[in-house]
Amino acid sequence: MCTVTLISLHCNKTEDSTGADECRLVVYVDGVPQPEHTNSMNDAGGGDTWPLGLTYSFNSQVLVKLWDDDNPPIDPNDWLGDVDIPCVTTAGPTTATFKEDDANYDLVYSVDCRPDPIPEPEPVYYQYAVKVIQGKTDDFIPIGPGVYFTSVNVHNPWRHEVNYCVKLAVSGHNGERFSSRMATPSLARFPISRTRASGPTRSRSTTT
Ligand SMILES: [Ca+2]
Ligand SMILES: [Ca+2]
Ligand SMILES: [Ca+2]
Repeated sequence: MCTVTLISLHCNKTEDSTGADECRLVVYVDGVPQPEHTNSMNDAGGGDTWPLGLTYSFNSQVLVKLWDDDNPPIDPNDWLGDVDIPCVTTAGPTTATFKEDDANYDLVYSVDCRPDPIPEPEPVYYQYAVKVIQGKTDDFIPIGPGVYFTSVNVHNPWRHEVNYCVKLAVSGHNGERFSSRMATPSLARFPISRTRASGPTRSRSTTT
């Protein structure tokens, strides 16, 4: 996306042989015509300067046309020239000239092109389910009687810190649906810092 500012228009020489030109500025932004602007301009006394102060955002091209309105159809309007402004940043104010029909006008403008901001990437979440069996059981299916202690290792293989959440859900017995669901602690987050290269492994494991 670029921004062009039409700063001013200066009359060095009018097209009309007597008196001022009836200037009409027509701007096309990426091919779309914008509201026209008119002003009477003369070249007497060093020439008039028209402070434009018009700003447009565009993607590929701004085309500026300058006309001197006369009295059509007896005297058709006079086309004084085009200025084609590409999407290229200018080194400060730049001057282009309209000089058709022996007229001479200087258009001062500047262009500022900046790349569109790159959106922040959406965070990526992965989810894994781990069965945890804890405590003493009777002889019901599917596990046999015994005393169980499950250790879950969470491993960070990356060289940067990551976050993870823990959610516990208590399953039912014999095909029953979950009897309860809880988060303990409530979706806690545990940063895992990478281990500095002090041993055969670069990462650290956390046991929950
Ligand atoms: Ca004329
Ligand atoms: Ca005229
Ligand atoms: Ca004419």
